[in-house]
Amino acid sequence: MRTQVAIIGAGPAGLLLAHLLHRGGVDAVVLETRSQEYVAARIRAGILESSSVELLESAGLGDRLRAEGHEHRGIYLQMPGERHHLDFVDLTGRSVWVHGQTEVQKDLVAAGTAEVHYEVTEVGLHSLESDPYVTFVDSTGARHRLDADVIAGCDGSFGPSRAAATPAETFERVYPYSWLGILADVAPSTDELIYAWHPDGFALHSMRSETVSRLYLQVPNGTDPADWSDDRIWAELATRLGDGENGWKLTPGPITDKSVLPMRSYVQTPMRRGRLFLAGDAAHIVPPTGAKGLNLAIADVALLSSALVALLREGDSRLADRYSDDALRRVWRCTHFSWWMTTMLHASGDPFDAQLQLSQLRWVTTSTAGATGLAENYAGLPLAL
Ligand code: FAS
Ligand code: PHB
Repeated sequence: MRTQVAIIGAGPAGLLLAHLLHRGGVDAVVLETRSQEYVAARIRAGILESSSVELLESAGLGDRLRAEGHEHRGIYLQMPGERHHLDFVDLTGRSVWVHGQTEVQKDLVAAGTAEVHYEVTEVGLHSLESDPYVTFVDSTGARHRLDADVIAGCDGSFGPSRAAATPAETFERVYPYSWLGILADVAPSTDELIYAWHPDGFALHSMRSETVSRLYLQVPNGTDPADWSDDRIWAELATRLGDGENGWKLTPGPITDKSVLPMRSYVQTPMRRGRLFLAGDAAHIVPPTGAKGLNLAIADVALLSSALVALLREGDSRLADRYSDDALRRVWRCTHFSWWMTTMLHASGDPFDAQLQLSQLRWVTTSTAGATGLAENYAGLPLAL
């Protein structure tokens, strides 16, 4: 087998890269270890930044987003007894959209622009400095060699590309808490997301539609979701989100999914080795408090697709040679913002920390300068910094 770009991974980074390369006249083949059904059903991110929405629309992927997604002007930041709205549109002229990662995946699959081999195993990357190729076993057990001009590692934090792109410098921060996330068949109790600081721990009220809510609780690392009954989850959410305060009520409902997500920051530099380029979670992980994971994957792929079209259609390697440095400016900006949101909002049990966090939250919710800083990072970053 031969193609121009061999893409490892059919998550949003891999499928969007294949789609953009197709529109740029570059052939690609995608190799995915899971089934199409498994990938489609994975519950992940929920928020698209303006620049992500603009990129998806420019690539012909915006119709369902505009029709079924929900535009939000901002978010609420909450401390016990007080809830403040930050209006991103007033502050920066930019909004965000609720259109879950599962929906973005559906749009990418429906576009039909990617040749994807699902349920492959034993993926190996070879000869990365020149004439690269990938070996793999397909779902029937047949062995293959896929020769390519370039390999794109879009295989997330557990795929082979991250290790293949070494030697590299890696940066990691593991946080002393995780998120217990639930999906519930109940209308959201809020019009926009609520990020709540509480002495018992952080809580987030998000959503997927008018009838499906997505909520999270800070829990200790190693928490087993089975230890949290539905009643216990709703009671803890009610406490932390201020149920009954200022006339606001949290409406519980049937929980349809429960999972625990550990929190960590990870960056691997450079995001390239020879003819292997990394994009998305293969190169970096951010804690979800800043709603950046999916948006960073989209930003990487926007840069990488332009670089590979120039390289493979015009023989111009300038963008490809700058890709890692260009991508990492936004990666570090989003890594800092995600760390800042995480350390501002999560209870550490240390009284000094709590006073610092509350002071920072009061500044962000009362100072235009403070609010604008958060709004610009949450909603207003351009695709390329
Ligand atoms: P992905 O991990 O989505 O895709 C990588 C693909 O590569 C997967 O389909 C995998 O099966 C495949 N793969 C792995 N090894 C392979 C191999 N050897 N061969 C072939 N294929 C291989 N972000 C938010 O903003 N908000 C959230 O609430 C949020 N929740 C998350 C919950 C979880 C459990 C996780 C893991 C992440 C969450 N994220 C969240 C971050 C998430 O949205 C990622 O940023 C996003 O999926 C990145 O997309 P990709 O880079 O495509 O990686
Ligand atoms: C989500 O809806 O899953 C979500 C929203 C915002 C975040 C994290 C997760 O910061």
